[in-house]
Amino acid sequence: MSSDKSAVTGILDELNRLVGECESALGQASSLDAVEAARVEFLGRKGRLAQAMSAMASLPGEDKPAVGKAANEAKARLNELLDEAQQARKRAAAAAAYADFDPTVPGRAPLPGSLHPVTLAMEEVATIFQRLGFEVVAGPEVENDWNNFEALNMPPDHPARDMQDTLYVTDSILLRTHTSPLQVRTMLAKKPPVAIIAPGKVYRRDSDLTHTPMFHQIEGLLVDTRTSMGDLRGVLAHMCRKLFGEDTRTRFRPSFFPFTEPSSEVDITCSICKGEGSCKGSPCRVCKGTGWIEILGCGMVDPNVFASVGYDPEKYVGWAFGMGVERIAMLKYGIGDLRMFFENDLRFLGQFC
Ligand code: 2NM
Repeated sequence: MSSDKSAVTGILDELNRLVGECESALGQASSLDAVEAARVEFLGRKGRLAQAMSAMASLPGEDKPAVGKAANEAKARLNELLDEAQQARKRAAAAAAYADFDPTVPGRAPLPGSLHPVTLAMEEVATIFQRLGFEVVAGPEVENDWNNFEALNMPPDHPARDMQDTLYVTDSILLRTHTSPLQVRTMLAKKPPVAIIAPGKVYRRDSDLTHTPMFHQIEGLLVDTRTSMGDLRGVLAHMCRKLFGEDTRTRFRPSFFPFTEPSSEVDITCSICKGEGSCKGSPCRVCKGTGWIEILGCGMVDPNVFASVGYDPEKYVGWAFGMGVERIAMLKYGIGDLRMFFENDLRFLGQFC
């Protein structure tokens, strides 16, 4: 077959037309989708360029290089046009997204956080004892039966276990019912003298208006070769004066705990009626007219506890005490309802700082 100039010119003209038409199609294309449609129309597998190139097949071999070169140039130009159009549409979309953005509008400031009233009360009590030389200890909330009960003079069938029913992980692993396991751990780890304060979360199977399944405790322990219930009284009276005011008086009433002997409960003069038992002629509602409010339990550590942790009960004496922190916080801040602590209302929580 000899060279057919008109066939060659026809293909070259079509290639030029193609580029021109693509250019005007892109001028009309207002969206990214429209640019993509043009790419399919001109560069697609069955598109305009592919068709023009299929006409090349029937040309004589001598004409193919020149036409092929022109086709490649047309393809490169089409790609260039389409890419440019795509970039321009993307830039326009980004600019439109920022058109409504006013960088001068002030931002919304994050609320400053505050400590939970229970945390505040716990820290205040801990600080009072730190100033007396007590060390703060912490430990796991998931404990073993021995640390939580057995070492504390509560063998498996002891009735006090019923009152501290809790969640068991296995037969012998449980959520601690008090922070006393921290005292046990400390006594196992070091020799007297010991003076520690143990704050933390504790768990009991209890849920009503005045009890939650999780609450906070602070317990304290002092062990030495010489100390007495008189020291215990002095230290707790000091704590109550620091916590509730210098005019606060304390009284001890006999009580029972498995891990102390003798044991005592401690009352403070009511901070609402100042121990009078009545406010403006009617009985005080906080202390129910008694003038006294119970705030903690305490006692001399039972020699059985010392024996189980390897302290010589003939050589060492000690005392311990424990209190519920929610109750302390309610009295200190005048909070009437235990449930407020757990509702996470920021208007309430932000009042104590
Ligand atoms: C209380 C009341 C009385 C107490 C005893 C001990 C230990 F480990 F030393 F035996 N820790 N805490 C104790 C004593 C706790 O809470 C009302």
